[in-house]
Amino acid sequence: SSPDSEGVTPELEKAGLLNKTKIAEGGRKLRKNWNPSWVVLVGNSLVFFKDPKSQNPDSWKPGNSRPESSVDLRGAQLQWANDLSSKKNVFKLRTITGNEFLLQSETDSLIREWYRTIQNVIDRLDKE
Ligand code: I3P
Repeated sequence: SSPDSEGVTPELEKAGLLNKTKIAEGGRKLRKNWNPSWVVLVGNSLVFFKDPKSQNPDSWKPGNSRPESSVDLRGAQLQWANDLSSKKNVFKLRTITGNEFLLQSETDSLIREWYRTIQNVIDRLDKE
């Protein structure tokens, strides 16, 4: 049988490189600090990796590399936020705990695909 025959490894939905900045922590505003981040959508979580070495398809697997941080998408809110940045293609993700992130890509199709996929996960969790 496969190593995951019991289905304990959550499904990888999407992974890729986005620009990221955290703008609030528990509702408290933070100073922006944009950085490229390897973003992995797996199960109910969005996981961020800082290390460029982590940028491979196996990165998300438990134990393969250490995430910088992880966001629970249950109860999260997503909105386009081009008013919050001088950059184009920016959306804001707000967690139920009041952490806020901006995510951005220069590639229109890519950022739209991320928005759609994250919103689908949020919608799925809302219905549970
Ligand atoms: C910020 C930096 C950010 C910029 C932000 C600036 O300056 O230039 O890139 O956000 O604009 O304050 P600093 O490096 O001195 O902190 P955007 O790139 O998203 O526009 P803001 O203050 O209008 O958010």
